[in-house]
Amino acid sequence: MPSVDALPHTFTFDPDKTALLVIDMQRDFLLPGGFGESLGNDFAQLSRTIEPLSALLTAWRAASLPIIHTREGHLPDLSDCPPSKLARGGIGEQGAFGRILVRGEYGHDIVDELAPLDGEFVVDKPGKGAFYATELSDILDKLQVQKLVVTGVTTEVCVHTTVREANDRGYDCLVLSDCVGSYFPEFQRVGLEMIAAQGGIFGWVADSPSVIAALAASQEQK
Ligand code: C5J
Repeated sequence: MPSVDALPHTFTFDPDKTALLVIDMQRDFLLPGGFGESLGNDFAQLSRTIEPLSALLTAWRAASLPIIHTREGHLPDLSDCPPSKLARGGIGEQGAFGRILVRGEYGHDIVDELAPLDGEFVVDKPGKGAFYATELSDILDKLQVQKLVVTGVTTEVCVHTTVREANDRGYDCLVLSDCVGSYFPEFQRVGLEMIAAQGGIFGWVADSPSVIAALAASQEQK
């Protein structure tokens, strides 16, 4: 069984029971001029994840393992957006890449480098967590997945919320430090520490080269 050097200890996984989760790698968050940057954030803290994530996707695809992309966003009439979220501003307003975080808009979609391929799942989610009001649970059940390799943005918001939701549902989560990003370096550091603290209270933390190497080794043994 492939194993990965991780915190707080080695993470082993059966590739046939493991899915790659790519959270919200959307233009609105990642591109210069997008929603994220318009709020005064440094988009480069997120865009640095694109290259390692692209390499990971290549390896994951070569192994023919399941990939699930998510997108945070809302219906054009915003009927699925809680008033409390709307009141904080931004959502549905006109941004540089169309209406902000609205499904079907250019900014809502995934950056070109990480575009989903045919056969990969794309889960649209109205909340921060990928399980709330989505079909993610059903997809994982059908795939008989038990473990998740988690990537995407942002570390302390949608990645954390999803990892916490996944834990409560019984999934083991390996979060990849170079493939998750926060606009705030401090939140990135602490967000990762929180996952692996207390013996892995929410899961494991490793980097993508370790996972790619473990996958390659397991492919060679086949
Ligand atoms: C945020 C996300 N930060 N995908 N969304 O609003 O983390």
